Amino acid sequence: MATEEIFIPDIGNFDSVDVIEILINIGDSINPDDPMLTVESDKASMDIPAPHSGVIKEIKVRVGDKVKQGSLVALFEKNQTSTETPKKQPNAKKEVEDIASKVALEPTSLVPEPPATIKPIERPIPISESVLAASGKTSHASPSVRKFARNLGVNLNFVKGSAPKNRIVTEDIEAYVKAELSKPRTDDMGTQFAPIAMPDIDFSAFGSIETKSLSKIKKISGANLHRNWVTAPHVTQFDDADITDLEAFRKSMQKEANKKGVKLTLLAFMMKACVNALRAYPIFNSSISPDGENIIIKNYYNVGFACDTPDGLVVPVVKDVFTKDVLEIAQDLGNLSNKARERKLKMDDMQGGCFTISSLGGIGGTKFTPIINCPEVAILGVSRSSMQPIYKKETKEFEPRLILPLSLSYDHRVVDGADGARFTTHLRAMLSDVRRLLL
Ligand code: CAO
Repeated sequence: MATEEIFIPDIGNFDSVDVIEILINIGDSINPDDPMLTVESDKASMDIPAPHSGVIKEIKVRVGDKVKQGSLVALFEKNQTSTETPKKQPNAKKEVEDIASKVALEPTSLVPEPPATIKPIERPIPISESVLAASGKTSHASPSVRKFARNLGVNLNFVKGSAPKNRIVTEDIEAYVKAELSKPRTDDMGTQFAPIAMPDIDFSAFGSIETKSLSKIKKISGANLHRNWVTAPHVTQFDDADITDLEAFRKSMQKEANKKGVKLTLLAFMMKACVNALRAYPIFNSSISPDGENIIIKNYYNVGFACDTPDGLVVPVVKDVFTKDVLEIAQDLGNLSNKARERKLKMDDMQGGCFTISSLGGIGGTKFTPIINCPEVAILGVSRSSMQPIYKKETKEFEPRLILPLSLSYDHRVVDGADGARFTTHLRAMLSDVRRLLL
């Protein structure tokens, strides 16, 4: 083994430059071009690469030293077995000039990475706890990579290097930023409003308790409801529809429907009215593309309905509602509800929905705010109808009318408030005039 000396190569028109980082340790095996030091002039900074492969025996410089061409950097033991052709010593002078001409370095850009506890000021990237736990290490990266990281506000202490000796390259920073941006954006709420962990309370300390496992449906729908709730900014528009005439018509049709074995419920008429409104306001029959760049408008009309089953909530979908009459819709509703309660729904029965109706009218309540079944952009909540005294301008008298409360929740990223009010106004007009509804 021969011990050799490594010197600072030609670094151009600089009398001396400062050593700002030492990237090697005694005992390190190095390869040609592995960066050993970072030096800084008043114009730029650059890495000093290793000329050969070998093992570092002694380091002859320290951070803060001034060095120039010919200064001794280190002693190393050159690999005797190595058959490599020594790499051409890079033209350090040219590299410094290139960097200086390309990068207008501000004085602050030469400041080493902030310690892990200091957050980057520019566009901070949310940092997970697991990443924080890995902080405190020294990161190895070239000046241009450091500059790239600083421009993005990335703290290199959190980036894993993929190059030899865990050196960080541009691709690592890009991958880090991509990964961080794809995480749920709860940090964006500001630390003071970020969700905190649910306390683990021993309820038995306050009285007798019973623990039951959540049904599979509840676990799945719970995760979906939570995602939809935090993803789509919900607005709920309320309105009332006068369904006195519609209800009289429904009852008059019931006998005929019964003959066909169909229960003609209000929900079938609601579906018809909703599709009419979806056609008038196509933005409600859309989905936002996953990248948030486009709106996908659908030219088909499949309407889902929330169905209460002993195992939890499911949403079967009535297909092609536009092409069906109310009896056909009622028939589909009956079949799908039965399948849901008998746990016989297939995937296809629950796919392809454009819009959802959640009807609690058979149970009770005056109004509620349904959660959108994303990626749909709106859902209609229907509550229990009741007789109410409604003032009639024509007769200047109050008349008893059957009033149906409607609650339309929509995704405010896609639907404006004015359109929300237009949609429910259209719906109430449809429901109040059965002739228009069935045209
Ligand atoms: N106002 C007053 N009465 C109503 C009504 C309304 N808005 N809607 C239905 N009713 C009546 C019906 O006329 C029926 O009365 P009769 O038995 O005297 O004919 C009774 O309530 C029961 O109706 P139904 O439940 O059989 O039929 P439906 O079409 O109204 O509802 C379905 C079907 C599947 C939607 C319903 O059974 C259901 O599961 N609802 C719960 C949905 C739910 O859980 N939503 C919450 C989801 S969270 O957002």
